[in-house]
Amino acid sequence: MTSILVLNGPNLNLLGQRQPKVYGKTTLPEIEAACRQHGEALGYDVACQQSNHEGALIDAIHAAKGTHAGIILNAGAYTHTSIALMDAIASVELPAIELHLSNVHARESFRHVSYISKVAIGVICGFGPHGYILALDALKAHLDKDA
Ligand code: CA2
Repeated sequence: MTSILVLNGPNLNLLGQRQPKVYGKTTLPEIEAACRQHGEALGYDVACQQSNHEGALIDAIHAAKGTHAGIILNAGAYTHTSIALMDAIASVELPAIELHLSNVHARESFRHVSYISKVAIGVICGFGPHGYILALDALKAHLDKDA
């Protein structure tokens, strides 16, 4: 079965536990379960990983080559700083969707900059946890187009 990697970056393990006014009440395990369930309906096996460490995220992206057909990446604050993550996505040549729970464009100007956008096939932001479902649908449409 086609496999998709849902990769979450720093501090997203705290979802639902702190700052609910900014990031909502849904926990990361709940988001991951919804991704696996929706993936199943689309015919995908969804693997979920989270790390607070830039190098571990890069390792996960490298390991995705040959294992997963595409990546949904919420790189958290690394989105706005990490050329290394951008290079990792470019190196594996897998379709990647950049995902944010919040509308980063309605927030501080430093969140308007994204290194990931330069190598992503598209960006989804501002729809909270539902964004992950939208990203799975968008990735499926992209993969079906190439099939
Ligand atoms: O909106 C998003 O998904 C972000 O990627 C979240 C990042 C932020 O740096 C990006 O600009 C936008 C921050 C994730 C922090 O997650 C927390 C969750 C609960 C409590 C505290 C932080």
